[in-house]
Amino acid sequence: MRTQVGIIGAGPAGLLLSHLLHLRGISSVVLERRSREYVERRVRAGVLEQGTVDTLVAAGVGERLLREGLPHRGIELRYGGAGHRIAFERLVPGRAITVYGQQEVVKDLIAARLAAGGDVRFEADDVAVHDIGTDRPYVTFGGGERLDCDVIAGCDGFHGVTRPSIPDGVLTAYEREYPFAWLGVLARVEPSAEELIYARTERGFALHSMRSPEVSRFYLQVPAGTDLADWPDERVWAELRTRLETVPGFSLATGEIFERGVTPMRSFVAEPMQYGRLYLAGDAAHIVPPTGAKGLNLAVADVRVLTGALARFYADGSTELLDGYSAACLKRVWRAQHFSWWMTTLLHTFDSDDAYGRRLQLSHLDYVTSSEAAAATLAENYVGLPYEDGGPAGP
Ligand code: RFL
Ligand code: PHB
Repeated sequence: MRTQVGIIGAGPAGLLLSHLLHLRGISSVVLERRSREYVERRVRAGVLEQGTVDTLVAAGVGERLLREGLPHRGIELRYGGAGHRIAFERLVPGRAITVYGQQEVVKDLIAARLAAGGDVRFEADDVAVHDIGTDRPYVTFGGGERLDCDVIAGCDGFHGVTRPSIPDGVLTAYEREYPFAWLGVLARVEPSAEELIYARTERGFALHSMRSPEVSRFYLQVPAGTDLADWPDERVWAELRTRLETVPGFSLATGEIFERGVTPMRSFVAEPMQYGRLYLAGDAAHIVPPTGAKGLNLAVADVRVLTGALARFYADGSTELLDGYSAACLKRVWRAQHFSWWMTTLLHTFDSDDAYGRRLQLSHLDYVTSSEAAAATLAENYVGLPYEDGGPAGP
């Protein structure tokens, strides 16, 4: 089998790359380890930056997103017995976020790829990449199948096979682990507020989010290594109440919990994001703690850069943009790393003995919620900084 770009992983990065390449007349095959059902059901992100929405709409896959996505023009920071709104419409006029589940983005992209005759192979076992240091790389998978290509895109997430295929000594890894995780649940209940609430309490962080007018999404800071079995529904609701019902007049509506999971928190960047003819995109190259809601959005930004570089390569044979791929992505990656680390340290409980650290946290929260300049810094990072190239290229 032969294609121009071999893509490993059918998450948002791999699927969007395949779709954007198709719009530029470049062929690809996507190889995914899991089943279509599994990938479409995997519950993760919910917050799309303005640029992500614009990119999906310009690529012709934003129809349902525009219909069902929930545009939000602010978030609340809740601490010390009061709520403080970060008002995007005033701080970053014309920019907002849209709440729309990542698995809905994935479903829309899969449908678009299949409708256009795209080649997406689910349940592809034992994917391995070969000769990536040469200009004739290839991929093997399944019981002896082989895919020859010009370029391989490693879109296989943090635990994938492509990044570890790069020879030792090429990549430098930068990372930070946090002593806590997020327990996330989906519940069949109307959201208790119109906007997202990021709550800092002495018992830990809590987040009120949503997926639709009927489905709410919640997260609780829990110790790293927490076992879900220790968190029956009643305990989840009691803890959410304690951490969210801290302002007068707010009461949390409860309902049936139908999905739950624990997500470890980590910051990680591998540099450079390329080796030979292998280009890493999305979580395969970098991950952020979810507090800044940046992971999926960064994956989209990487894929935009990679699409432009591949389009140039196939137009005139120049590798100039491909050679600069990593450098072009890393600027945004590091900005998002900082923002995600900053939001995480601002809102989570760390060492309970660290009274000095707690005072710093509260002082900084007071600053962010009282200074227009500080609030604008949070707002412009949260809705997403503009792309280097100015905006989404149309199809
Ligand atoms: P993905 O989504 O992990 O997809 C990688 C795909 O590769 C497949 N794969 C393989 N395929 C073939 N062979 C192999 N050997 C393979 N190994 C792996 C996997 O099965 C999978 O299908 O990476 P991608 O595409 O880079 O997308 C990244 C995003 O998924 C991730 O950054 C976000 O989910 C992070 N994130 C959030 N991002 C946001 O922008 N906004 C948010 O609000 C947000 N909230 C979150 C989040 C992530 C969370 N979790 C569970 C990690 C909230 C949570 C709880
Ligand atoms: C979500 O709705 O899943 C969500 C929202 C905001 C975040 C992370 C996740 O920061």
